[in-house]
Amino acid sequence: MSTLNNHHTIAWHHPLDIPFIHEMAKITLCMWRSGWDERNGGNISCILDEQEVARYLDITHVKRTLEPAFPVAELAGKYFIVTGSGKYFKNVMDDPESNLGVIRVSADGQQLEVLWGLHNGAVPTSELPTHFITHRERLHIDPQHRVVIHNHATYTLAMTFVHELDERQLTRTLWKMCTECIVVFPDGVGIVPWMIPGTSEIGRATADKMQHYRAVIWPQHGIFGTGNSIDEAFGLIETIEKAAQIYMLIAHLPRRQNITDGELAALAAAFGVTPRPDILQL
Ligand code: 2HA
Ligand code: ZN
Repeated sequence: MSTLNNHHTIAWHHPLDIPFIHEMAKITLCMWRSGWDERNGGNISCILDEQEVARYLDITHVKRTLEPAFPVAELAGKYFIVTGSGKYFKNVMDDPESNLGVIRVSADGQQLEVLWGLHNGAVPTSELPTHFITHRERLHIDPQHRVVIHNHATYTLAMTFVHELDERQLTRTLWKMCTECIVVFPDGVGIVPWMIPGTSEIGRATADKMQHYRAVIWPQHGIFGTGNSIDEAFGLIETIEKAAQIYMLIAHLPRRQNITDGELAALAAAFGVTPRPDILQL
C-alpha cells in the first residue's frame, strides 16, 4: 500500500491505521464470531464525512466508476464505506482492501466513484439498493443518521418461523424478553414480507418501514439495523437478537412470571422514552 503524504492527507502505512476502516474490520469480525454472518452473509454501509475521508485518502483520484441500480441524486456527493459483494466478514481484518470499499456518489447521482478498496474488480454489497434507499429515508428523519447494518442474527431469524409476523405483537414480545429492550427500541421493530433479497423491491419495502422503525426484520433471512454510529446500529441489532434468543429459550416452557405491560410503561417513563402507541395493553 502506497503512502499518501501531501498537504491534505496524513501519512499512513496500513489501511487498518485508518479509523473508519479499522472500525469496519472490527465489527465485521465481531459479527462473524457471533455466528450471524456465515459465508458471505451480511453487509454494512456507513456514511463518512468528507473531511475525515480526505485526511487519509486522495479524494481527487477516482479508481473506477460503477453504475448504481438506480440514480441516487439525494445521496450525491456522499461518501460511504461499504462491504463488498460476495465477501466473507471473517476475512475483512486480514485483507480490508479486497473486502471493503470507500465510494462516493457522483455529483449527478448517476455513478458510484470507487476511491479505495474493492480490489480485483470487487463491487459493493448486493444489498446496496436497500442500503441506499434506507440511508435516504433515515436521513430525512434524522440528519445524524449514518449506518445501515444487515446480518443473519440467528435467534431473530429462528423467531420468524414460530412467532406471528405482526409488528405490534412481535415488538411487544421482544420488549418483554429483557428489561432494556423498550428503552433501546421504543419505536419497535418493522417487518417486511418474505421477498427476494438484493432487489430494488425489497429495498423499497424495507426503506418504507424505515420511515417508522430503526430496525426491520426480513423473515427467514435476517435483520437490518440503523443508527448514528456503527456502535448504535450494531447495539440495536444485538439487543433485538438477545431478546429473540431469550424468546427461543423460553417459548416452549411454562411461564411463571413476566414483565407486565404496566411495568414496561413505568420503565419507559423512568427512562424518558415514548413507546410506540397501541402496543402495550394498559
Ligand atoms: O451479503 O446477506 O442478503 C449477502 C446477504 C444478502
Ligand atoms: Zn442477508
